Amino acid sequence: MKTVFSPLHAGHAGTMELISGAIVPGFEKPSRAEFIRARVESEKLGPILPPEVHDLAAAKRVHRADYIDFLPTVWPQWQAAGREGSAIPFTWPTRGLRGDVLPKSIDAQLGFYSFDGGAPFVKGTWDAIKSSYDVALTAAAVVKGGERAAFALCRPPGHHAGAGFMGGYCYINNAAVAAQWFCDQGAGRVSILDVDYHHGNGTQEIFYSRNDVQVLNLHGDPMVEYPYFLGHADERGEGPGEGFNLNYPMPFGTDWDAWNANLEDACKRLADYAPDVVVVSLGVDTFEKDPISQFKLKSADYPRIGARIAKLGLPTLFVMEGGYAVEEIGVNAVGVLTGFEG
Ligand code: OKP
Ligand code: ZN
Repeated sequence: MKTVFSPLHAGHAGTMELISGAIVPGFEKPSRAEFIRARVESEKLGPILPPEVHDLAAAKRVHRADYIDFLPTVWPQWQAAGREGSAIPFTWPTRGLRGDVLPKSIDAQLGFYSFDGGAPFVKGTWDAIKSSYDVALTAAAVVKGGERAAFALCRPPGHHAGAGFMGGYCYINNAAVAAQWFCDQGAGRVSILDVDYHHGNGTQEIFYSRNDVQVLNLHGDPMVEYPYFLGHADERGEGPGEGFNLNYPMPFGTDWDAWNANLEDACKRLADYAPDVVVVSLGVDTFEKDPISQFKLKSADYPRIGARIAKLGLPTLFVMEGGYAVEEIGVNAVGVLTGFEG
């Protein structure tokens, strides 16, 4: 399987995040992608290709144009305001406030275009976001070109980013961009299977009223886990999309047997839908040693995930999302891919 990777991810570095009342170095750090790239090489998964550079038209098919145009302005605006450190919002237009007027202040704009403070900007962040998007589209073209599968080694991840907002380490929703690109290339039906520990709220929002993109999400129950405000089992799509969004929330402590039972159900629903192509939002933060997550999957389980996805017999694009146990992230992520190849 070919991997698409860009070294430009590495400029998105030195971020800080607020977690449990403490400001700490960001968990979403460059070594994540480097451990995965190293494991792709040592396992001889296949060639590693650089991305083709794309314009932003494909991003604007799933995101608001004003949101996409805002992203490259963040760091220049931050600098023009005389700031250093990480650009992070601290106020949001929630219930009772005006969400229809975009103020001029960079602090207000960051809040307007986000749902939390978990998507910081530093100097190299925009170039990393853009490279991650290019990686996803380039890998999608590999699959469209006839290969059984491809691996988009995206960093930063994307599945929390909605049509008009960033959050949770995510800026452009790479999996959603790729799914829409397949539609625009003639696919009649696309399935997105999101196996990241966290609910892919952005992906759900983007496709919620559509029946040409099925979205299946396995994740920590939002009653107790981030992103908290979406991802319940009763969210099944709306209008023409009714029945085409499926959520599998699971409790803290979920192990392979319970998780796999839900994967099995999701794969059956996916097979019934019979898409032309599958996009996997590949997070490995379901791992027992993940520092911010609460599931109990072991390294030996990841190849089983890949094998089950392979059994679908469909063209498959793997798009990297989360996973924060950096020492094992390469073994676990590439384990899914080698398990897929059999
Ligand atoms: C991204 B992905 C708030 C931080 C809360 C965010 C977790 C994002 C996970 N300052 N934690 O789904 O792996
Ligand atoms: Zn996650």
